[in-house]
Parts: sequence; C-alpha cells; structure tokens
Amino acid sequence: MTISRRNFLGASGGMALISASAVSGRAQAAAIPEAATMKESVMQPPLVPTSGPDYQPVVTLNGWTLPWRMNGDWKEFHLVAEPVVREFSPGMVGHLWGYNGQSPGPTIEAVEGDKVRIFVTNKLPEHTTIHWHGQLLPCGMDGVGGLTQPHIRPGKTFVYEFQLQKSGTFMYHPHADEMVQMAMGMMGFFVVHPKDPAFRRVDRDFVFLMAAYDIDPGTYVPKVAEMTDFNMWTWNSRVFPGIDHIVAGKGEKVRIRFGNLTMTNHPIHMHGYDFKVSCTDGGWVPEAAAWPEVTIDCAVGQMRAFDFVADKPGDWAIHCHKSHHTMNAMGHDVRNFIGVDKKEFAKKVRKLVPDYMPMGTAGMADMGEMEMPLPDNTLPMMTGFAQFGAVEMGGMFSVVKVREGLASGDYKDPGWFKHPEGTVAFEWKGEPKKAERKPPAAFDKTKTAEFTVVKPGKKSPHGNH
Ligand SMILES: [Cu+2]
Repeated sequence: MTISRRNFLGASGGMALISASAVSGRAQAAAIPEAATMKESVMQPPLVPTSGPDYQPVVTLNGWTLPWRMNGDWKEFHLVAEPVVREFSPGMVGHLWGYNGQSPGPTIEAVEGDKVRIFVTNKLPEHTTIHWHGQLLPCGMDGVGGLTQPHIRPGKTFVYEFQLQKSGTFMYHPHADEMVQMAMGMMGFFVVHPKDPAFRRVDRDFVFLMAAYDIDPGTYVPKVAEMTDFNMWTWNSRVFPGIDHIVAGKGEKVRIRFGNLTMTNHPIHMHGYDFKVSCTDGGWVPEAAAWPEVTIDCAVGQMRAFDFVADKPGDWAIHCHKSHHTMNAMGHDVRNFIGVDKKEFAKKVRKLVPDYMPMGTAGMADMGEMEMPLPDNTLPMMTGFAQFGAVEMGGMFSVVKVREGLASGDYKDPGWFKHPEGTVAFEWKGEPKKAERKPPAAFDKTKTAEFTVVKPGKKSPHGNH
C-alpha cells in the first residue's frame, strides 16, 4: 500500500493508516482514544500542556479539561454524549444529559493552528450532533444535523476534524433536537490558546457556561419545553452556594470567560473592579477599542471574556445583575405583603396550623436565615452564609477572592477575607468619645465638620427630602 498525500497529511509516522481509516469513519475500536470521565463536580486543577507551545491553561468552575492524545500531528479528543447526574449544590441533583460524566461537558483546550480530531460517541437514547460554536471550519464539520451531516444515531461514533484557525473563546453544543438537548444540559467550553505564548497572556483564566433549568421542587428532570419560567439559573450547571469561588493572588492578571446558552441575557457584574471585554466568541477585542465596564451583558448565544489586574484584595461578589437569577427555585406568584400587619391574622391561622409563619411583611430577607422543611431534592430560594451572616442568594452568584501572597497555581479556597481594621461598614452608636474613635483607614479627619446627623422627624438643614 502506498501512503497517499492525503493520508500523509492526515497523520504522520506509524499511525498514518490507523488515523486515515478513522477519518473515513471506519475506525477500529483500538484507534479511538479512551474517553475520560469525571465523577466529581469540584474544580479540577488546570491541565498544563506537556508538548507544543506553552500556554496558561484555563480553570473550569466546578469542572475539568478533557485530556487528549497526540496522534501524529493531530490532537485527538473523545467526547461521549450521555445521561449524567449533576449536583447543582449540596442538597440537589439534576438528572441531565451531558458529556463524559458531567454537565457541562469537559472544557476542550488546544492551540491556534492545531489540527484537532474529535471523536463523538452517542450514548443518548436519541440522535445528536455537535456544533463547534465560533470555530471557522469546513462546512461539513459544522455539526448541524440534517444540514451538514447525518445525525449521530444512538450507539454510533462520528469524527470531526478541523484545523483551529484562530485563538479565542468558543463553545460546543448539539445542533440536533436542540431545545431538548440544551435544556437537558448538553454544552461545553472550547478555548483556543494563542500560538504566541505572550499574546494577551494572563496568570489565571476561569471559564463557565450559563444554563437555565426548570426543575420542579421534589423532582429531578428539567422540563424541556419551558421557554421563559426557569427556576435554576446556573454557571456550569451549579448554583450558589455550590459555585466555586474565583481565587487569585494580588497583582495577578485574571481573565474570566463565560458563554450564555439560556433563553435570556445575563448582565454579569463584578464588584470592586472595573474591567474591559478582551475577547468575544468572534475574536479578540483590540485593546484600544475596549471600553471600561463593571457589568457585561451577555446575550443568548454570546460569549464574553474580561480581564483585570487583581490589585485589590477582598471577597468581591460576582453575579448576574437580574435579581431573579440570584435566587434558586421560587414561585413567581408571591404577593407583596411589605407593610401589611399580619399579626391578628397569624394568631387565627395558628389555631388551625400551629407552625404557621407570616412572611414577607418586612421584605423577604428573613428567608435567608430560615430553615424550613423543603421537599426532597430542592434548594432554598436564597441561602449561603459568609463571615457576617446570611448572604441571601442563590443561582448565578459567586465570590472573587483576591489575596496577598497566594502561590501561583493555588486555587484552594483561602477562607473569608480578613478586612484591615477600620475598613468595614459599622453600626452608628452615637458620637464616640475622642479616645475611642477609630476612623476607617481612608477617613479624612479634616472633613468631619461637613457631616451632620439629622434626627428622624426633624427637618434636614438642606430642606425636606
Ligand atoms: Cu441572569
């Protein structure tokens, strides 16, 4: 047999014949790389490249990067589409569909110019495909079932092959029975690192995908026909307080990348910093063209990455700014009882229902501290505690923890921030005696005369507001 030019381009050395047959879909079982699988929903350490150009590998919140093997000059990956059980946060799991044991699937990382060969095995009860969102590739590798390829039937394995044209921030998801398969959690991140290791390089690089689920309290399977009324707003199919914290050392360059596969936009807001969009799923934003933000809206089907220098230590909140998206399962037909006196009413109800609690007459903050009996497999609507009390959040919320003296590559949770004395908001307890007075670090004593305390009921010296 002669090695044709096509075979030679398809692979090199002793593997040429095997990979040539893999290309044509007649791969022997032995030719398919082993499909790694993940049982844990905790962040796995970054997968540092052992060959090829150097790059800073990403960290997937509550996730992992798919191992690959080199076969000649092809980087080979193996994704398995299959039913998975994903923990959303301790106390609740979803029966989802995903890849290689988890939803989302493992992050794929490779380098600009790499030739990638991705084996996709379908272990779902129905057919599927994979679309490589944002990648520039031959049309027949685009993964649109019926349009660019036949569907991958249950039990079958297909091969996708393309060369990575550019670095950037991409994702993968099915383009077959999309409404069902994405509502069930099928998606994954795809990061292509620049060939030049110095290009837009950062010290830490975090990724997550946003997905929304509608899972009735006490049940396990998302309602796939839901279009607007979701109750689980997730980052990497996790909700607060189950979402990994984003840990960085003081002074490090940090990138956070995210993509949106829900049915609505998510304005992602990070406290304590301003920052710029450095990359979209269309490519890198030239530094001179980026404008500052503190909230980056990510529309449906979009991806955004932003960069900042972690120069301000602290526990900084990062969350979707739609306040319903930082809640777990909730009823949206709750009436507003703020200001209503339910005391007399409650007495009467307690004669019939002894453990009745009136709620919401002063807002709903008390729900953050309440331990109420919940149906099986349900999370409280708002929950989570930090060093000062209940955080009263759920859904798309996490904490960026910037610390001094963190070793590079240390992603362990450093605990809660130790605030320097005098830098935490405090309760006003009247004018302290001179000797007791501890002004906040940045407090300017020369300005104290400008502050006047107005007693309730009295008119402000600047008029009535
Ligand atoms: Cu949102």
